[in-house]
Amino acid sequence: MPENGPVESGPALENLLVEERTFPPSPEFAAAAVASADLYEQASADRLGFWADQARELLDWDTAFTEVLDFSDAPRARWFADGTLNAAFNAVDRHVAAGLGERVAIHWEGENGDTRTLTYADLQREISRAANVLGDLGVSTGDRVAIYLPMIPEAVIAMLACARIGAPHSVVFGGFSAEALHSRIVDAEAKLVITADGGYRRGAPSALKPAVDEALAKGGTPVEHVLVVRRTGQEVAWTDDRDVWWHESVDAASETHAPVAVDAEHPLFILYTSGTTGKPKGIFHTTGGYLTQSAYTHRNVFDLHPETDVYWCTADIGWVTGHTYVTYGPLVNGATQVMYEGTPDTPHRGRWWEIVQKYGVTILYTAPTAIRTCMKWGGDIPAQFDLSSLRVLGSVGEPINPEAWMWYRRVIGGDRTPVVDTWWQTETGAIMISPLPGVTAAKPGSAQVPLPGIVADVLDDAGKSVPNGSGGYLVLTEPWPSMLRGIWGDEERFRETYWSRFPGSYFAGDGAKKDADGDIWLLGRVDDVMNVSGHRLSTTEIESALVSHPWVAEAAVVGAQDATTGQAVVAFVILRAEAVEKADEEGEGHDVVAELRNHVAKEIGPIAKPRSILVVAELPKTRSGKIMRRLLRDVAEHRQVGDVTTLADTSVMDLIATGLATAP
Ligand code: 6R9
Repeated sequence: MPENGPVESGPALENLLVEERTFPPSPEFAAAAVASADLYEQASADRLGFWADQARELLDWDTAFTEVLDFSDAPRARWFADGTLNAAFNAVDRHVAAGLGERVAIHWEGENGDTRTLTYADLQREISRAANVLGDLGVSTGDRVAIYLPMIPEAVIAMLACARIGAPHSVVFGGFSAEALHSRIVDAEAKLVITADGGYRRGAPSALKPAVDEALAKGGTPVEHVLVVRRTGQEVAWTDDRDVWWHESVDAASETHAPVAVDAEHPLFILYTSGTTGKPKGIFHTTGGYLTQSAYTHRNVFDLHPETDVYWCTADIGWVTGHTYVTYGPLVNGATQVMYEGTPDTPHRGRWWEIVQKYGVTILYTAPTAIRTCMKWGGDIPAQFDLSSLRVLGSVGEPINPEAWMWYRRVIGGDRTPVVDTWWQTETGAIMISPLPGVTAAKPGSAQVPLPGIVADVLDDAGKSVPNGSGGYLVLTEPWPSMLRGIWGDEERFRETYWSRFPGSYFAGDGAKKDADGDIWLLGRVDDVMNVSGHRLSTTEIESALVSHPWVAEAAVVGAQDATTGQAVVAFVILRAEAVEKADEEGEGHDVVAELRNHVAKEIGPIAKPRSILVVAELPKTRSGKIMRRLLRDVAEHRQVGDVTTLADTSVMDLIATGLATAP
């Protein structure tokens, strides 16, 4: 295991353990709540029967399933495997058929002030048209499609058009670089890329198409066509036989299209996420189980009343939260939702609250980093808007500190809304551990208990369940419907990463603690994965990017605590003196830090840019050559450096400390 086990405690952990505030649901909320305590009883009495009921109640099946779970080829699970269904039909068509065609599916708000309203009937037409175009462009069931779009309705339409024909989508976050896009297209062997000229961010159009052109110019991809949405109207380079405008093709296509019923285990999407090694993992999910748990959690965890609620999840579709809680969960449940293109402070720091007021948002789902940023900006900003429509608040992506939780509830939720802290991962597909509003007495900072139907535990190093009051590693001990079915093209890595640490259990990679009541507190990653503003970044991936620069001989990256972003990327680099001198002589100058930060942005994306880069003469290593990131983290967090006895050369840390002290 990595040297930084979760069991080490610090002041933050001590705070968590003395948390005594609880917020039981109000009787009025509980009386009208979707969830009830019965769910826990039903699920524990007959877990598989419980999931089968959810799958039948929440989804429409073309062929009814008779099998629930087949785990005989563990860890590869098959759920509802003899059933067939279509995800887009479940998300849209069946609502239209049920007479809900005029219900608003998406209130879209562009950053620049543009707005669009799409009803379920509108979505059905647009998705059908797009599905027809996919067919015309040679995409058929089973082919992969890469989606590289801003937060515009076409992002959801494109995902569902793929689902409609059974072509797994691979959404690549628009903030990722051409390099990152290229490697994901190659790994998934995508045939088509759907992109836009650009999108609005921070008050200006930000281009996307050039990154696609650059990625495809690198070669080695099976991409035949690029479908381009016109969003900003900015100039784009055009490759005649390859590029197709969305507005020319989709708008002209037939608005009828028959959805393809696929097996429940047919892949729905691939989504790349950072692992402990440099290469991102293509986590893939299948159709029936994923949709069942997406709909179930979206309904119960957010207390969704689809006739009256206005739901808003602020995540980008480039992340799993955008997949499950923007595209699939809400639409399968027939919800009305808000979708926003831009940043929270454009054109002013009250933009989100203005949107809540404008659409009467009732359920808000966001990340702790956003909450902490708003705290920093001050409570007087949200106070200028009417937020009284809000009735449920959710948090996801990283541990939420109790103080941020309290602020969220008090300032945004008017001291009346339940706050649900939801723990899950790209791999789990949907929420796993969370309070249920109307049922659970909430505790600031704790995700609390596994949802009905989910079985989790906290184990010690030896794989034994820890008693209340102790910490260890979070595991999931029973399969769940929306579990990942694998890593695309890498079965071995799938088994090794998740199933080898504690045989028979899924190892999540998170440290956790059970408090005196048995409630679970998540304590962050125990592997070399960082969490910056809720985005997973791999230390190794950033190290590789740094070392790919000619000036860098060696690099070590750590995630240091950061008051706003949770963790921040801090890099330690050893330079190649000759290369830097040469650049100097050639008059290129050498602002090493700026140069390397930009290099990382180019290789991976701006989110991976180190907050600080420290140039050092040596890195602390064990005798076996493993970099001791724990010590570097001490430096990055301005702490007394810990135990150095396992270092091959114990003077290295003095050298680093002296170097830093004398650095300009
Ligand atoms: C949904 C999502 C997963 C990692 C996960 C954990 C952290 C997510 C959390 C949380 C504490 C929560 N995480 N939710 N930690 N409390 N409520 O974020 O997926 O991008 O794959 O990240 O995020 O460390 O392992 P993903």
